[in-house]
Amino acid sequence: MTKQRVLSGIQPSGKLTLGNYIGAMKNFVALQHEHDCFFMVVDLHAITVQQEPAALREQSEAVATLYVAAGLDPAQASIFMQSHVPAHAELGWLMTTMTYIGELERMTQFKDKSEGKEAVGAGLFVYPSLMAADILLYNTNLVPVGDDQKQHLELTRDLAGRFNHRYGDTFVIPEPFIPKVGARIMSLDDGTKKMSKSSPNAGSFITLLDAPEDIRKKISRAKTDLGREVIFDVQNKPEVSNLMTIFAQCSGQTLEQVQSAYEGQGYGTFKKDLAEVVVQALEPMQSKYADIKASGEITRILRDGAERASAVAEVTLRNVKEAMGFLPRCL
Ligand code: AQP
Repeated sequence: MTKQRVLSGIQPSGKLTLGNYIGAMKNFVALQHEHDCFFMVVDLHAITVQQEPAALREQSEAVATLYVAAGLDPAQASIFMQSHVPAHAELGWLMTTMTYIGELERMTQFKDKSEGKEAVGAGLFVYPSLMAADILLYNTNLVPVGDDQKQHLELTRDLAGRFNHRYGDTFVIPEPFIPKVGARIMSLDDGTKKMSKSSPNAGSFITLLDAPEDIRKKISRAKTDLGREVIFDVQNKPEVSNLMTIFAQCSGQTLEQVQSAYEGQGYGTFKKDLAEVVVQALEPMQSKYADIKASGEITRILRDGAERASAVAEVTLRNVKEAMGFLPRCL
């Protein structure tokens, strides 16, 4: 099998959640040995919503450290900060000029994030064009993401096709890589809403660094549906179905196995066991996180990653600018 180029990223807009792990990071780790992988911390995306500088620094380092703690090997995959490779911002602008306002207005994430807000930054509106640039810079074939990013991926594909049609074949058209189970982990307080790291209610998500007692508390308080049977039925039992998905993903069991194990038992036993399954799944990641943090090696990992990423990104950017008719810079 020929190696495919894989790229994805996570915003340091809060503490990473189980949703980020199950929907995206788990696949990053699974893909790294077979493919040529680039994983970024997308700090330029995080500032589409106002961030406190000290928190942004801390969260950025935490996301990069969690990549490694979750099992990414910096010798296999290039791990880097988006802002350390200036080609992202530059191609981001070029792709913004290729994007129609109507396309951006249709993005459901923009509608969700801007809903009810008086002042909405223009960056939040044009962020899908920057995301397209991130992906297209690396001639990416596969983009492992959760279900919520599917629409942005479709826009990326449209923009790449439009560019190739207008200026000649330049970009590879990427494909989304979305997990069959766990592509959309729901909030613990509302089974119809996505679990999000920036939710104002900390009880609605489990972070990858939550202490065991907090995980137990959050799961015991998680909303459950009417009735008492542990049955996977997204339409009628969205809350329990979500908890079952988390159980399956953290234990390595199928949904059928989880359902039959809890046949005839109530929510109480199931939730108690779920808390232990999550605590155990996160324990190795948390202890590795502490080791990496203490070693200080993340600075070197990010520097090496940015060098490898820049080498690829700069070639693409040069080709794009030439195709669009920019005068080359003569030194
Ligand atoms: N609840 C989720 N279930 C499955 N996958 C998810 N992802 C996010 N939430 C879930 C996936 O995680 C990756 C990184 O997401 P992101 O940080 O770039 O932005 P996001 O999708 O907007 O994630 P959040 O946690 O909801 O962040 P905020 O609150 O800042 O907006 C993506 O692949 C995403 O699909």
